[in-house]
Amino acid sequence: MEPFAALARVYSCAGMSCRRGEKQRPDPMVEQMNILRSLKRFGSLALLGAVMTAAGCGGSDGDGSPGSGTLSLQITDAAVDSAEHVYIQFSGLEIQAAGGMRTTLYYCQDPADPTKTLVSQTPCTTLPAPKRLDLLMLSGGLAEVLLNQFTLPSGHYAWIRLMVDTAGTRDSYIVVGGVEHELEIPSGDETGLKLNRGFNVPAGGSADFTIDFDLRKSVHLTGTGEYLLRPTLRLADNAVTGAIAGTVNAALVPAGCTPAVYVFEGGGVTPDDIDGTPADPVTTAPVKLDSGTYKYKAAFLEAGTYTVAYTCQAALDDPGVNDALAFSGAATVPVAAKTNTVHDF
Ligand SMILES: [Ca+2]
Ligand SMILES: [Ca+2]
Repeated sequence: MEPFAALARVYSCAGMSCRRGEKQRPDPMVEQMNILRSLKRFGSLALLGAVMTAAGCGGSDGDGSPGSGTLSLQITDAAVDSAEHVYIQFSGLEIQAAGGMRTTLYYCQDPADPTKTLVSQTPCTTLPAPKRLDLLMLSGGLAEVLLNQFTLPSGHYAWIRLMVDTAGTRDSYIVVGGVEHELEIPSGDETGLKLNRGFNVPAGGSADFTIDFDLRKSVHLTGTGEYLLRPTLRLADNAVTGAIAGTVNAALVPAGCTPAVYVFEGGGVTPDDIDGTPADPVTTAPVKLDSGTYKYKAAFLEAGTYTVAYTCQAALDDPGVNDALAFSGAATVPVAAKTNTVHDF
């Protein structure tokens, strides 16, 4: 699994200053387009950012808040079956405090070392350095750092928005059968990808979350052959997450099967497809052949009780349509924090 080996380096370097050695730097024309697009995109946000900075909103003191803590974010995904690559290009983040303060962060080139990326609270004065990630490389418990121990005023936060580049060519795109297709976000790229779950940054402490970007739920192919990104993002608190993992009997994986394990919140759930109506899985895990054994891992699940079920028909599940998928082996499985629960099919 060579791509995974490359990703492993992410964990050993210093967060936001990491250099993704396996990525090629874009050519100058692409860079130019990125700059123009970012200027256009962030024109209004830049003003907002400047106002908030002037008001001391981005700082850890001087605004009457009791203190500060840090926020760390990483991103993982549940795989989509038909694609070889799903590239999403992130240009920054917005973090909305419940009290009304908003922090806008931009990925920019480090002026001291253009091969490095830093997180800026103002629009980039150097070239933008968006993070383009192949989310298909991030399944089975792997994740990539989006934000590493970033200091924020402590308190309650209402939402996070991931700013995604889709306006350009080959910024966010999907590769299916060797053919590249642009990914579009139907609601407009100004909206980005919003995580509406609230969270706390404790005073003097840290908040550490994983964003599960479920591609099986998120990538829609329209009748006109356009690929749309309607992301279903899940925010999991790493302090209380565990995983369910196990093997699948080869007899359950006949020719033509697209095997996956669907994971539902709660015990005794009757398994159902992804269609936006209950029950919908909280996440799905692909089943992969590893040294002659079929294995799966559903990671970053918050402690609690889940129902797992196996299907051979994952490729048939259109997230916008009610599909009659056949499931087998539905079982209730408890998940404890920092624990890997084994469940075999
Ligand atoms: Ca459903
Ligand atoms: Ca469906």
